[in-house]
Amino acid sequence: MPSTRKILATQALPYANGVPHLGHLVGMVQTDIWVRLQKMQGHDCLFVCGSDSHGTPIMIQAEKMGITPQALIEQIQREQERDFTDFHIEFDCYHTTHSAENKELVATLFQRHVERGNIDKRTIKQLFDPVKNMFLPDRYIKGECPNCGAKDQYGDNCELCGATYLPTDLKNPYSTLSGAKPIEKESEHYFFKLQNYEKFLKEWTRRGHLQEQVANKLDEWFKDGLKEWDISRDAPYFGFLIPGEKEKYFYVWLDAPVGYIASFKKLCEQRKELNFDDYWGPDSSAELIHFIGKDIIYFHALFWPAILHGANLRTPNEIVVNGFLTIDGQKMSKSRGTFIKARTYLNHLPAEYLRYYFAAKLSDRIEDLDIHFDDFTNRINADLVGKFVNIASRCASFINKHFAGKLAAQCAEPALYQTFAQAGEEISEKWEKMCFSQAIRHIMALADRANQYIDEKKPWTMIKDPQQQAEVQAVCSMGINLFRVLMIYLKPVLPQTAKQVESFLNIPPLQWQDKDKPLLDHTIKEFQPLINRIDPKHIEALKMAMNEETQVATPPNKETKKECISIDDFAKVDLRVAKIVEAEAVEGADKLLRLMVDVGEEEKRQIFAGIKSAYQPEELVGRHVVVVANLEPRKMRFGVSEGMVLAAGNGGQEIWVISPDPGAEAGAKVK
Ligand code: B3M
Ligand code: ZN
Repeated sequence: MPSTRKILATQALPYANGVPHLGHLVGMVQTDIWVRLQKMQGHDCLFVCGSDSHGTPIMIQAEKMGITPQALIEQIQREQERDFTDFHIEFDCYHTTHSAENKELVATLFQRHVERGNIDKRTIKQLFDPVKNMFLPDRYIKGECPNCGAKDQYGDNCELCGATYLPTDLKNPYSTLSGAKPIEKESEHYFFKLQNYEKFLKEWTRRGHLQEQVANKLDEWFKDGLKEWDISRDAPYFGFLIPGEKEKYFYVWLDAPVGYIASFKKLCEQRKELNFDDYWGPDSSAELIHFIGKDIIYFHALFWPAILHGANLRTPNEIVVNGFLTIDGQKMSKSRGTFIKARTYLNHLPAEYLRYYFAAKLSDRIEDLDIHFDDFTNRINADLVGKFVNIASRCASFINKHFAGKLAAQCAEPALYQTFAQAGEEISEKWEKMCFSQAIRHIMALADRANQYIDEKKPWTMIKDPQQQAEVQAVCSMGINLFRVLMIYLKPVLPQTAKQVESFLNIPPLQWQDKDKPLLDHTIKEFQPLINRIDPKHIEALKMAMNEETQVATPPNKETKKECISIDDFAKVDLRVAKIVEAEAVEGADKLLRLMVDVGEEEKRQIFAGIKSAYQPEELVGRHVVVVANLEPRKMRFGVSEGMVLAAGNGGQEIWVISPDPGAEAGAKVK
């Protein structure tokens, strides 16, 4: 057994302006599997995380909801903890960046950098919203691309032509918060001189702390030269005030990674045996490993090591980067109907299915991970149910029924058992190196081998022969033992199932080294079904819920810019009077009605409208309404929606379908 490692693992802190979605779960599950493996192998591994609770988006979101930022971040933190726990993510500490520990740490680190001459202070010009009375972060400024003229482009780059520029270069800029034209205003800011660490970082990023792809990406940034980093923000802002200032705050990205340390500090309070410096001091021998998403490499692989090193703290051993999540090949997005909240998933399917699916697809490369629902169903049904659980369910009934639950006293096939036990080395190595999909493939190949063994021995035939009873016990005990080894290998992925199996096998919690010794002459309990097949109905229900959430519930945004559109823009919308000829509720959808509408010229269209809360289907039949007739057809789970019925209101019972005066005929154009 290799000596015990001392490890601190972190996962990127989810931002507290919204509830967890499946995109958050990719990294969470990856980290959790890795940490559970270490713990099972007897290593001293801690997992800390927390809520990233500062910044403009949180301030704006709270304002929209009419609550304080504190109330918002507390609410979100609770939901994060609840959702992640239900996905069996096991933190040693889940804290928040809006904490006393973090405040103190940020101030200390900042002070150390001030003393080392790494902080610069000077006046800069920035865009300011004269209506909201605040400086505007780039993402709240839109305008026309200075390069191609495309409208509604963000302040830093154009989605159409790809040009990058400064927000001050935008033509006809406007604040997305108030619609007002921003003015330029001066303000004094604090800068961290990242360039002071160029030499250190160039070396550090090539010392094996990063995946090859990441190191290569950093080279591009080095080529452009490292720049000063603006670490301050003006009031109004939700964050920590900079010591000595009354209206200036630390930028959220300065205090966010410090949140890792704060979370650990909180843990030290709870577990007195932990020593802070053992983990964060400059001479720490503990391993520090950060798991992050690919969009935040810059902050973690450049700023963060520089901030730590310059403040006389240790730097990370490893930064593991994962890709984004896509759903059925599409980017996860509300407007595309491909957005899945963690809670919505849990309302329909067990957490472990997703953990297994992610494990089966994750690699050590920074690739996007796609949830394809047919593939998902197939993986769970074929692998977990058809291969893995099948081994136990085939063998357990014989042991329970004919041998009073007693496993044979000897291992029937020591060589086969050895093959399974020895595979643990390679599988462990694959988990350890983040090659999760390879680990799963190896485990499933072993599951095939175990099933093949049972197929060859045919205990169901032997049991009929009184001479062969002992052989049945031997074979089925062997099957159970092979299953147990596979359960050990899968335990980091399926902790819940592992608990049930431990209870069924009547054993203490499985550890990795338990693989080496089979269970002999041991009484097991009655077998209970472990993992159920996915019924396609559950997937349908999940998809329906996704569709409903994304299209009906998006509240009108009061603060979008009151911008004018040209008469030509308006003419593009084919608005027509239509007559509702059929209306019915959609089974399983709380908010939708399926309508058939006559749009004139003998054409009928099917439209799904989110108006069920305000109308009985019968009262709509025969009614004339106004529809957008040239809206791109939208494929939904229950069919294609070929238009949109115009309605006003806030949702619930307050929805009013827009109707023309009596006499209007279907097909009449609205102009
Ligand atoms: N909250 C970004 C994100 O949610 C950010 C990560 C912070 S890690 C210190 O993607
Ligand atoms: Zn452009």
